[in-house]
Amino acid sequence: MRVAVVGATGAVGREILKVLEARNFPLSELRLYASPRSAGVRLAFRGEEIPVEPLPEGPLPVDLVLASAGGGISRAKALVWAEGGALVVDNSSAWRYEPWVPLVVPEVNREKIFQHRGIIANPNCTTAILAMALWPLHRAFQAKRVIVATYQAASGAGAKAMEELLTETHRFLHGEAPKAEAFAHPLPFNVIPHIDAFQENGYTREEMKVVWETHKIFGDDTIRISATAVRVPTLRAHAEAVSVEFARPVTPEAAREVLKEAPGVEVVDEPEAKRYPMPLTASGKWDVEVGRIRKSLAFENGLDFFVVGDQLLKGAALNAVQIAEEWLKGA
Ligand code: A2P
Ligand code: 11C
Repeated sequence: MRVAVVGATGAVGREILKVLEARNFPLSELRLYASPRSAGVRLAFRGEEIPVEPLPEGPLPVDLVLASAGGGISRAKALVWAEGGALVVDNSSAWRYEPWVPLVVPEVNREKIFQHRGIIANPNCTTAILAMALWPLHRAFQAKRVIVATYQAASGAGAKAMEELLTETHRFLHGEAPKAEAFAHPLPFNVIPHIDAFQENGYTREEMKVVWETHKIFGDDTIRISATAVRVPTLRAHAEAVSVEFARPVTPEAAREVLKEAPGVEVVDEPEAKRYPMPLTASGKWDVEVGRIRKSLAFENGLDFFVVGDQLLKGAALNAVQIAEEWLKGA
């Protein structure tokens, strides 16, 4: 298995290298690609320093491409790589909404992997993290309505955005006005209810991705979903406050039991002991944390809960590598 990581120097690309190494992914050759800006950079993998190459025009000499260099690159190149014989697992939003492209969270719709025609899309990180908690509950109690508010970390916007939060926080603490390039406004000591472009319906594209992608991954577009996506000054791991109305009766105890059995989910729900999901505890973890599970005061058969996941991992690098692992295992 010859593998390429495209966008290897980025926030997600670097995590892909770590995940491939930590999970002992069976590869015979690893090639790393980024922009010409990264000429001369070498990245560590399994005790070696691998040179980062500029992305060539044509196909890549590999069997598997893990792409995370943004939607523009994926839109322009993924078909070329696929036609050259590689399976492309794409982290961008370029191909997610094409009906012929599977959009996969392996814990939810693993079977779609085997319907691929050269490209498999990895979901938006906010959607993937929500899906991990919502899918087992949906299967048990049938979700009718979902309302979600997100608290999204700076690294969701890439490595430069993460850097901006650190440098601008430093400037703020030294009495200088923080600047904003990666975000619509300065992020230090602020929260910004604006991620991606506003759509005609008043929601942002990030918010609509949660709707479109949850419907596609679950194979069920009858669930009514509304999202408010907010950037917060954390470095890593997206948090989401979720309210769900179910068709069937539900209790927090029953939900906890369902979630304890769900792969990739860790129930962290001991409020008296101050144990609940948080970005600081979820960062670097493969599982998503779910807690603060309680009966809704708004819906008859309803629950409120809080889910936090490392969006560079389950929301991106880990999910992409898991897709490749499942593909190798076969249908
Ligand atoms: P580079 O580091 O050379 O700019 P992030 O999402 O963290 O911003 O990372 C984006 C990734 O995509 C980086 O690895 C970046 O490489 C890569 N990238 C950006 N533009 C191109 C391009 N034109 N060709 C290849 N890789 C690119
Ligand atoms: C963010 N969720 O936090 C976005 C980044 O559709 O893959 C991921 C965008 C996407 O800014």
